[in-house]
Amino acid sequence: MAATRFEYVRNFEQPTTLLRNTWIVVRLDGHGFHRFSKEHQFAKPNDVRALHLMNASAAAVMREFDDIALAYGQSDEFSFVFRPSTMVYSRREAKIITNLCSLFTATFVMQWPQFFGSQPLSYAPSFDARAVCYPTIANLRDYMSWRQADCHINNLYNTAFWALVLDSKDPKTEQQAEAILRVTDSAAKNEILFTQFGINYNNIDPMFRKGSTLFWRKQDVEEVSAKTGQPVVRKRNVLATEYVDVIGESFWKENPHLLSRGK
Ligand code: DGT
Ligand code: MG
Ligand code: MG
Ligand code: MG
Ligand code: MG
Repeated sequence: MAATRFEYVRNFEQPTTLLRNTWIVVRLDGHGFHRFSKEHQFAKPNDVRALHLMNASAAAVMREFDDIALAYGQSDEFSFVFRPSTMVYSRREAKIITNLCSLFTATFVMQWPQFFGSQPLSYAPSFDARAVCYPTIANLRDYMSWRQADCHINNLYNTAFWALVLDSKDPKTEQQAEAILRVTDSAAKNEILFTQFGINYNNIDPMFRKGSTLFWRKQDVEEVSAKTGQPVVRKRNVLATEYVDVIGESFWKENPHLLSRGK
């Protein structure tokens, strides 16, 4: 296209590029999900449909952006980790976060009926996004630990809170439940759950306790050979979703490829 006298306005753009050779973490978080979860009658404290829909939306993002090593989700948030070697969108921040965020949101809306059936989406959800660069594996692992610790603390609190409020024998008001829990540490919350409600916190769904970790893994997959029509076993890259501890060493020891700086 021929240059016009208007084109100089392009020079006002201020591109931000994310520091090279660092892990890029993009975290999305549901906007006003306090209201969104209420309006759509999410189960308390955890709605399996909503969490599976979040995981499906994250899987769509991981299939589209192949430099993502892993993703971690809990509550209304998801974090995506790009390898240090990635040159996705020349590491331009705005391109990366807006494309990720809109693909995630669009998938969330498109797949809503698969998880919520005939219950309609009553208004359009949105997510915010930010990108943070972490230079070392230690920083990245601390980031993952931070999100999982947040998941644990909130989930233990919410599980105890809703047990007290939704107690059929002796329901507490939200204010009363808050007052009771204000003076408890983790052990005391576990104790309340166990003695008053017969809930062993360690036995509740690991997706609730640990959050969801999505990552690529080479796996033996049984297929039918196109040539011979016979069943064959092939190594394929499979997108795994696991509800595991990412704070300790074992997950990272079992999956060392996730921490390699290049692909
Ligand atoms: P924000 O992120 O500043 O726009 O505001 P919110 O309201 O999204 O707050 P945030 O992200 O700190 O907390 C997430 C909210 O979403 C919190 O009120 C609990 C709610 N939520 C997330 N997942 C579930 C769920 O599975 N069940 C229920 N009942 N609520 C959920
Ligand atoms: Mg918030
Ligand atoms: Mg939120
Ligand atoms: Mg949140
Ligand atoms: Mg264009």
